[in-house]
Amino acid sequence: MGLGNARALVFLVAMSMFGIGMANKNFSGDWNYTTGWPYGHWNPTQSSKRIIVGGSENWRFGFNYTDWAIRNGPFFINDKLVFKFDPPNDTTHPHSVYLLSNFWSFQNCDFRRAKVIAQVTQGGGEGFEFVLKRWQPYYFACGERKGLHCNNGMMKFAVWPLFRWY
Ligand SMILES: *[C@@H]1O[C@H](CO)[C@@H](O)[C@H](O)[C@H]1NC(C)=O
Ligand SMILES: *[C@@H]1O[C@H](CO)[C@@H](O)[C@H](O)[C@H]1NC(C)=O
Ligand SMILES: *[C@@H]1O[C@H](CO)[C@@H](O)[C@H](O)[C@H]1NC(C)=O
Ligand SMILES: *[C@@H]1O[C@H](CO)[C@@H](O)[C@H](O)[C@H]1NC(C)=O
Ligand SMILES: [Cu+2]
Repeated sequence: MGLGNARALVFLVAMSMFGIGMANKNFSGDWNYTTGWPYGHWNPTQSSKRIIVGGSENWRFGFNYTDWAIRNGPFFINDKLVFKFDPPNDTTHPHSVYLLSNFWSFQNCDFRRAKVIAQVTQGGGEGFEFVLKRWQPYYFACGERKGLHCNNGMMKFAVWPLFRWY
């Protein structure tokens, strides 16, 4: 395996980890073996998108959001992620949305330094909107039941939004 291919592989692994999947996406290009990066162009829609996290599944226990992020990526800067979850009552369980501070806490569902971005009541109606403003990794997770929703419930995913290329 040449250096170019090795780099390509590392790049793809990193992409899939952050849900920047290229499956079914309109990427026409190839690797530039000088730089070790892909060249070519995306076919971007001009405006940012409003994306419902989980699609019709919304934000719930037991749905694989890592898988969802890989299939629905890539995400771009200024895209809006929408978390929809019913406010808790006798029959529906509470959910919330936290941002974990780094990859380690994401792997371990460690909420000690996490920041709550949506309380249990904020996912109703049109849902809670979060804009991916910056070029950085975002680690989302549900913080309910001391990490149980994050761990067993798979309610977590990572996103690293891309710049739009024209
Ligand atoms: C992909 O991009 C090419 C060139 O920009 C365009 O002709 C084609 O219709 C696009 N396909 C899809 C599925 O968007
Ligand atoms: C690959 O990248 C180098 C350095 O940026 C550039 O000079 C070259 O034109 C690129 N090759 C292709 C095929 O895009
Ligand atoms: C969730 O999906 C990811 C990516 O497809 C996969 O690697 C992982 O094993 C899945 N998790 C579970 C618990 O099935
Ligand atoms: C609890 O909330 C769900 C979803 O909003 C609703 O369908 C259900 O009727 C509610 N149950 C009670 C007892 O209020
Ligand atoms: Cu939850």
